[in-house]
Amino acid sequence: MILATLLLAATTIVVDRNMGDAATPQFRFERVPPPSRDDAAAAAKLDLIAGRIDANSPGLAAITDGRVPADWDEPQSNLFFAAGTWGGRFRIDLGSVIPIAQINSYSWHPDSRAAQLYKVYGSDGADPKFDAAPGSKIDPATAGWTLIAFVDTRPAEGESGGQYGVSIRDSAGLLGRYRYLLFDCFETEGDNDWSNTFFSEIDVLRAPR
Ligand SMILES: [Ca+2]
Repeated sequence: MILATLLLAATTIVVDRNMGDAATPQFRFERVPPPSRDDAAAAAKLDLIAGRIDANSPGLAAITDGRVPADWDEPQSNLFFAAGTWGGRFRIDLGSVIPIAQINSYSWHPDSRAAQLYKVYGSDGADPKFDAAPGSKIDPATAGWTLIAFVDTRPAEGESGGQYGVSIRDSAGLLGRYRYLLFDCFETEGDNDWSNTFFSEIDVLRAPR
């Protein structure tokens, strides 16, 4: 138990935000690497577990196709959940257990769909209690999943738009060995129907070993 706590404590979440002219289709950030076309998620199988994807979004494939939006309000290039809904839950199946060094997520919007608010869990599928598709009322931590990070990039004040790059890392270079990743995404403003994040890409970077 103590070891697990120490490992969790070593996880770091790097958040970069580009504003104005710094936000370009190249998604260049100060510390977070640009989106990748050939990361470990490029050939992953994606499944919706809970929630409803907006009809103006091309769907889950948008986050692993290596393509990012050319502009700050391009629904056809982003995954986002339906307006007025709480968010959604989806699973990335990497096909086999791999060592993961980084999980990086990217978003871009002029307003309340820019910030990212999600939990990401990992599993190797080995736990006897493992539920590959836990519904929204089930805490994944009780169903064979390990919480890797809770990401919340919402600015404390000022404008809500911009281009975000988030990198989840570990000081030891290894986030964990997982086959499945579960993303639990939430609307960023409870009183705003238009606050489900425009996710442009999600990358999974393999660790050397
Ligand atoms: Ca990618």
